[in-house]
Amino acid sequence: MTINDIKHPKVKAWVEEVAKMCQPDDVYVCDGSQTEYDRLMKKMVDSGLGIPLKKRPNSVLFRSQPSDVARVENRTYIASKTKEAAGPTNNWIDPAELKKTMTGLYAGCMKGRTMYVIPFSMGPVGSDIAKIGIELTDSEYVVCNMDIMTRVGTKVLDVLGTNGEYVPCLHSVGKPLAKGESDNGQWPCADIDNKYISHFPEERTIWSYGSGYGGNALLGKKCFALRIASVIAKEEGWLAEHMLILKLTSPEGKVKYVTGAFPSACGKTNLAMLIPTIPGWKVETVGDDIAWMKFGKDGRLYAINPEAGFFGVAPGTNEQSNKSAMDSIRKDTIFTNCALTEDGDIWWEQIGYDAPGPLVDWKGNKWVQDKANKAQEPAAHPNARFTAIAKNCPAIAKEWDDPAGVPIDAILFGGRRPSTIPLVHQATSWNHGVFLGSIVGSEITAAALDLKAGTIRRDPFAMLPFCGYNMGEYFQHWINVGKKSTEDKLPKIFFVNWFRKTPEGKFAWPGYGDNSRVLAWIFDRCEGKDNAVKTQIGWMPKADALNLTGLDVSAEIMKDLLSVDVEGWKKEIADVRANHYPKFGDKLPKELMAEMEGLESRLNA
Ligand code: SAT
Ligand code: MN
Repeated sequence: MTINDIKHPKVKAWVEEVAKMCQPDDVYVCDGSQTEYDRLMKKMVDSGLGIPLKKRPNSVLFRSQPSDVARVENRTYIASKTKEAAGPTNNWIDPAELKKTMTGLYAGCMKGRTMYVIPFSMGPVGSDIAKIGIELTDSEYVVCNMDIMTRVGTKVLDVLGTNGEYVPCLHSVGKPLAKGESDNGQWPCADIDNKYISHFPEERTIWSYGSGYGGNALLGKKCFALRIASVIAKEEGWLAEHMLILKLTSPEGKVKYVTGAFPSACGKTNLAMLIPTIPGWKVETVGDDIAWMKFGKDGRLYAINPEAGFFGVAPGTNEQSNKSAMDSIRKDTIFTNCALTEDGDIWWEQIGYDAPGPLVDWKGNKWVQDKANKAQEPAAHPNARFTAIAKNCPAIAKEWDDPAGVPIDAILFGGRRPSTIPLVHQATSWNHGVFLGSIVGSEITAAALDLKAGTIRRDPFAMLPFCGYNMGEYFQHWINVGKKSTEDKLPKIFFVNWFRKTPEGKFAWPGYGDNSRVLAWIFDRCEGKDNAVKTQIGWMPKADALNLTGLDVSAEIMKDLLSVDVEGWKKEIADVRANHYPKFGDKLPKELMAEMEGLESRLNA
């Protein structure tokens, strides 16, 4: 399709304006068809950027530049009119200044390339909860990934009509080509000092420059569905959250829907696709990363998964940790920064079997596994990814793309906490649950981001890098959402921790499929079963209320996992009081201070 197929005058004018600035060789409007996907994929394969995988039908491997392998949080900006509106947790630049800088970078940046216009819907096309975006990009890799991760094409333009609302998303890899020049099979991107992932919340606009990777470039995901959507959600009274959505079915065939927020590296995708170890229970996937929740007429919160695919971390994914993910990536998958086998398959660390021979690593070099060498560089980048079609997941719930969404019974918060936080406890009220969300933290596993390994990085609601406005106001928004309904209709809120360690430093809880034991207890809480005792920190499982049949964990460790660590919690509160809450100044809701003080006095009693 061409620019003349756009019937929305504002969109057309914007596309023309951007084309004038970025000066692509041509402009192409995506229709979202399979033919289009195949053609662009072939173009990338022919140019040497993509490597087709003999072992996986319709699947291609890409290798990025070593400087372009993940989201760049220190180059991500919330450019609201005031610094205060961005809050203490976001990078801020004055929007006029940032636009000036970026306009300079965008000038002529698409020379030698095609500019693609991607009309996409976050959520089922035409759903009341869904929203439309239009991404302009000079990357075929982005087009193909967006094709999997969102709903793309003509049908979106039809819904948009001549004056529908949309979020303009501008993206360039920032690597113009001179006449006759080509990428030569190299991943195009700008150097690190010239990458900008920018959000203009008042205008609901996204400008991204210089990176071709994941959340920096697939603008429907974190940029739109979390940062911009969180701003819209606050204005409109709903929630845009970094949460998985799962469907839990009991042996009696009863169903509950659960969302869960966990910082990265806590196994969100694995939980969303879990295979229970307790008989008769079933988990199905509605979403693995993002949930948009709105109130229905009945006063309950309904969630949709705004995405249409999974952008999952590859290393560590295997038949044990996530069989459904392994089944989802047998075909039609884009792999990025995984290692390549001689017979045309992918391989990564902890895939569940040894490298079947010499590999080509994610940097394109020959790699031979040396198990004796503990310091061997990994063959796949630790943030290597698969982009898989949601419909190819055998665990996908039949209602995963129901435009009405699914009614949420429980919300989970969790993090990687070696001590203090028990396996599971339940908040005694919505506000108590908001308090728990606000103090979510995770242990830093590798020294990163100037933080010491072993320290706890607070990541409220797992939204630290994704909240598009002042985090203190975001907490208040959560409190306000609770006032829109009643406790009996609001989801119950739980805090879980799969990552407790024994004094010997081993994981105390097996996790993965055995997390179903905790889910079953949560299910019964939602059914109103008498299976809990009230403690200083909230509701916890009654003795024998957790199904432990067939579990290989000692009684002593179980007791540790399910008791209140009074001294640990006192330290936790001291840390929140001294180091966490003061960041939010007078934006910290008084309700959260009250929850913290209430907990403190119960622990001291
Ligand atoms: O790169 S993404 O933002 O899409 C995934 C992640 O980093 O969580
Ligand atoms: Mn995520």
